[in-house]
Amino acid sequence: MANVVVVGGQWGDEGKGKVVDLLCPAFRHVARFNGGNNAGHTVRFADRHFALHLIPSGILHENCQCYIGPGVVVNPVSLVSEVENLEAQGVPVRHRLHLSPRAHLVLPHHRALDVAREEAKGARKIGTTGRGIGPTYETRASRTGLRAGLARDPQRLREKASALAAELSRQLATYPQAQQPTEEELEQALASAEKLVPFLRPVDSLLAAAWKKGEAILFEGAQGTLLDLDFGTYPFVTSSGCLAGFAAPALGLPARALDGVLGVFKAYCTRVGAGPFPTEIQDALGEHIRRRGNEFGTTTGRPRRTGWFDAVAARAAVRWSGIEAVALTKLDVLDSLERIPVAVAYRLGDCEVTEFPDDAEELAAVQPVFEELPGWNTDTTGITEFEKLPPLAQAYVRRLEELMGVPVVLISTGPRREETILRR
Ligand code: 2SA
Ligand code: MG
Repeated sequence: MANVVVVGGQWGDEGKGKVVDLLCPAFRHVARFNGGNNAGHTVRFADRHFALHLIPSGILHENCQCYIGPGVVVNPVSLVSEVENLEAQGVPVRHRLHLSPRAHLVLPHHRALDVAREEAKGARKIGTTGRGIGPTYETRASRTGLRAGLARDPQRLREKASALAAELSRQLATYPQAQQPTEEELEQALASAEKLVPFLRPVDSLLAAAWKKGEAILFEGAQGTLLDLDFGTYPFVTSSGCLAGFAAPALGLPARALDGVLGVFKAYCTRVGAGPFPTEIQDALGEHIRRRGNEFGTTTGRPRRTGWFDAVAARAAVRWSGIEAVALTKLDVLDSLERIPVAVAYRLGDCEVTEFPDDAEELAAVQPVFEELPGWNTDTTGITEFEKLPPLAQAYVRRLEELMGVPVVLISTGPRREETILRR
């Protein structure tokens, strides 16, 4: 069985949670390699509803071992509460969740700094999730961060934490409105980090051993390709790598350990937070899609901006992440539309833009060139066979395949597991 990376092909919230959940039975190991609790996967399971932020969705499948790699930033309070919530609902977590000692810890100060900076930016804000993700990756890069493994030595943890907290407090003090975290909040974070000690394991060598034995590994990407720190719509991006290839180095595996890449795309497009969004729908139709698709953030509850499928951006994502097959989600959300525009190119003044712009201001200035496809005006909720889709819905899927240059192998027609079409 091959190792597969599942990544979002757009700006996050593509429905990776459901797709990963469907694939889990075929995998022994599921690993997170980027992001932190800015991610949010909603998984419906036997009429129960789980919102997972840090723990891989594989945790709901008892055959799966789950890993949080060094590339993930971990808010210890959130992770402990996720573990406790799952255990309270009868999901076994101990001995199945493995946390890399190299993963960096998010402190309350990182969160406070994230929020303070966003407030100070006013109208120019990025629209972060306010989870302290950016500041934690910064302290990691500036080599002053706290790694989860430090919790094995509570005294050293506290010494290093005090130094880091003092440094972050100085930065916070430059924002007059900023709220300084209390000693109790810091202590709660450190005490939670200590509760994570039983989960600390050498994730890299465990995964390397699994790979050597030929046991299948699923790499679960967070956020989406267009939020990648380097290739996304910088600076309106997250602070980690979101491209599929990143899964290998982020977990200490060689690139050849990755056998295939499945990209998850919505049948339309959404974005939460600020930043350029060429196909954004500005009128009432945007609101219709938001309601019909329940487009509100899992993590923050923020309403998501909605737009049409953007094939220019999608082609770039396919190339950057090496996407070989696509899972297309939320097709049913488009059911009652008369016409469905799809962006097939961009224009800037009189010029055609052929490359996805590297500059956010240029991307904000482009005009999408739309191709209008006829809507199918039929309820497709819960359809499980491609041939049973209305012919116009089939044509829509085929056109997206053509535009992206990769096959759509899975189509989601509703939030439940069984509301899925598998194509071979
Ligand atoms: P951050 O917090 O520093 O990573 O924010 C930087 C940008 O990245 C975007 N971002 C996301 N976009 C969509 N979904 C995300 N996760 C949550 C979810 C979002 C939520 O899965 O529903 O609940 O609001 C996610 N995480 C980060 C963010 O909007 C900024 O544009
Ligand atoms: Mg999400």
